[in-house]
Amino acid sequence: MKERTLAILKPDCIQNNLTGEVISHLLKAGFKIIGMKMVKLNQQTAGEFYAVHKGRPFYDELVEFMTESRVVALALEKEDAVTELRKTIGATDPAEAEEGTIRKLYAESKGRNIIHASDSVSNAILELGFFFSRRELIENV
Ligand code: FUP
Repeated sequence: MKERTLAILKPDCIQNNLTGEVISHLLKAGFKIIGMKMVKLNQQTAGEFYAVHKGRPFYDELVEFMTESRVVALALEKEDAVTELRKTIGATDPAEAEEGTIRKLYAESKGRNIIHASDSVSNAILELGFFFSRRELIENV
């Protein structure tokens, strides 16, 4: 079934001028971009987005990193988009990611790993709503 999911090109992706390459990788993997937005997260918005990780040892560093510079939020559509995007980006730690995945190709560490992808269909719905209004996505269909 056609599904939607959210990707975020993280600050390291933008800082290292990899935005074009990563978007191209996603398009070649068959994802259709139905929403795209460049935003600067702050302590509050990044903290809210990663609220599930609050209390984890890496939380403060994660919020700090995500507020370093702008990010690009992408609403993506494909058959089984959630699972497919997780496969396309690879494991959280690039050292453990499969060959050919975005994180294996471009990421430098577990903390600075280029791209975020929703990890379930229900989180995809919540995370898409965090960055995009319904009208922004529906009118793009
Ligand atoms: P992922 O879904 O692959 O992005 O990974 P998680 O949801 O487990 O973690 C979210 C982000 O927290 C990761 F992208 C990077 C950061 N993180 C760390 O810095 N250290 C860890 O041990 C785990 C996650």
